[in-house]
Parts: sequence; C-alpha cells; structure tokens
Amino acid sequence: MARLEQRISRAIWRSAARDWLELSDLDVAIVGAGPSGMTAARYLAERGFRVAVFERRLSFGGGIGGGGMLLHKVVVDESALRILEDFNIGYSRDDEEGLYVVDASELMAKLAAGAIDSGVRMVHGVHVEDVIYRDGPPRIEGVVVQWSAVLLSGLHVDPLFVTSRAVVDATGHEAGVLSIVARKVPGVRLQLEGEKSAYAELSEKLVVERTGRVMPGLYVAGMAVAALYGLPRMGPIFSSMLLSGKKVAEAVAADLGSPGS
Ligand code: 48F
Repeated sequence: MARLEQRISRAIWRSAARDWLELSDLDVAIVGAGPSGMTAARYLAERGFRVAVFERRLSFGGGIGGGGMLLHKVVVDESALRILEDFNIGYSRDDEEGLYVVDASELMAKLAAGAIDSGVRMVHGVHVEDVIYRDGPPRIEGVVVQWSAVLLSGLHVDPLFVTSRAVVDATGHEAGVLSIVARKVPGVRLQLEGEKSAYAELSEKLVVERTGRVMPGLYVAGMAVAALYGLPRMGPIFSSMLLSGKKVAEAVAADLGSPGS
C-alpha cells in the first residue's frame, strides 16, 4: 500500500476535484456566508436547486460572530421566529417586549448546518472577484473566483469561472458583487446609493421589502440591499437578514422554475 502521506493527499485531491467539477456549473451561486446568504442557500437547496456559497473567509457567519459590540448575543423580533425554528435555533424572550435574544455562536453554527444538511456546498477561502456577463440585454451568468490567499499575497494569478443561472449578492455592507457590476458590466445602469445611518425599525422593514432581483441573473439580499438602495443600518437585530435570505430564495426559485432546467 502507498505511504499514508500519499494516500492523504490523493484522497483530498480526488474529492476536491470532484467537488469543483460540480461547482463549476450551478443553479445558484451565493456570495457570502453571512446570515442572509446561508438562509437563502438552505431554502433554495431544499427546493432541489444546486447551490454553492462562496465565502472569502475561512469561517461562517459574517457579521453574526461579533454579536452586539462583541457581546455574544443578537436579537430578532417575532417576524423571524419561524425561520429560527426551521433551523432549530433556540431563542429566549427578553424583558423588552417583542424582542427575542439569540446566541451568536448558535445562530452561526445552525444556519451553516441547516444549509449544509439541505445540500448546499459551502466553499471557504474563495473570493468572488468578478462576474460573467452576456449582453443584449445584459445578463449575469456566473462569477469569477480566486483563492482569498492569492489576493492577499498580491501575486498575479488568473482566476477561474463558475457559471450559474442566478447569482446572489449576500456580501453585506460592501455589496461587493453589485459594485463590480455597476463598474464593469457595460449597459447596466446601477448606482449604489450607500448605506445610511442607523434607523433600525425602518431598515428592518425596507431591507426585506427591497430584497430581490436587481437585473437578469443577479439578486441581492441582506445588508447589500441597504448599500444598493441607500437604506439605513439596523445594528445587531437580525430579523431582516433572515427574512431577506428567505425572500431572495423565493424570488430566485420563482424565476428559475425547476432545478437544472
Ligand atoms: O456581512 P454579512 O454578515 O452579510 P449579511 O448577510 O448580514 C449583515 C449582518 O451580519 C450585520 C448587520 C445586520 O444586522 O448589520 O452586519 O448582509 O456577511 C457577508 C459575508 O460575505 C463575505 C464576507 O466575508 C462575509 O462573511 N464576502 C464579502 N465579499 C465577498 C465575500 C466576496 N467578494 N467574495 C466572497 N465572500
């Protein structure tokens, strides 16, 4: 039998290569493993769509882990309880009427577990640095990916491509995919208004309302919605992030029809 070192390497090369062959063509590419991205991913995978989440960090959760100013808790209101229950995430009622407290680590872990158990591929350490487009009329047909480590190194290395029927920008406050599209895709009139100062109640409502399709093939969820439409921020209340993830999943599913068609 070959040496253990050789067998370890071969097992990893073989399995990763198989995964990447599947990842190279998807129904839905979700950018960002924050609350909105992971929620969207699960509800899409559950419907049978081939979904991957590309996350530039080596961890899940985006802004969840920091809780409220590093206190390990976030809050939601009753509108998000159904989603917490779908993911089997615990919550406790607080003295503040209508608010429920969730442990940040449980939220991160169970959103990720729920997505993975539904068949989502989570890919860490991969940065979406561009999109694939076709014109007349402009349409987004996938993403361009690069190892985060390569970008951090400053080396000039050409990226690879992932085609997909839909791309969801769930990159949070910076709206990374939308910024690229606004700058680099010809014929798209997209202007990022930039997130506004805190007005939690209004932001919670409007982020969900404005979640959805931005142009053919491109969708937005979570705080990227606020960056796009100039909506206020809401701090560590996460109802709208979960509801936005669920809403974008419904919008993508409605547009795509059946998986793989
Ligand atoms: O920021 P993030 O948690 O986005 P979200 O789902 O939730 C926002 C809340 O966490 C919080 C808030 C609301 O209560 O104000 O901030 O809108 O997660 C975004 C994830 O996307 C990754 C980033 O590392 C983070 O984990 N990300 C950002 N740009 C890229 C990316 C990129 N270009 N490629 C891959 N991953």
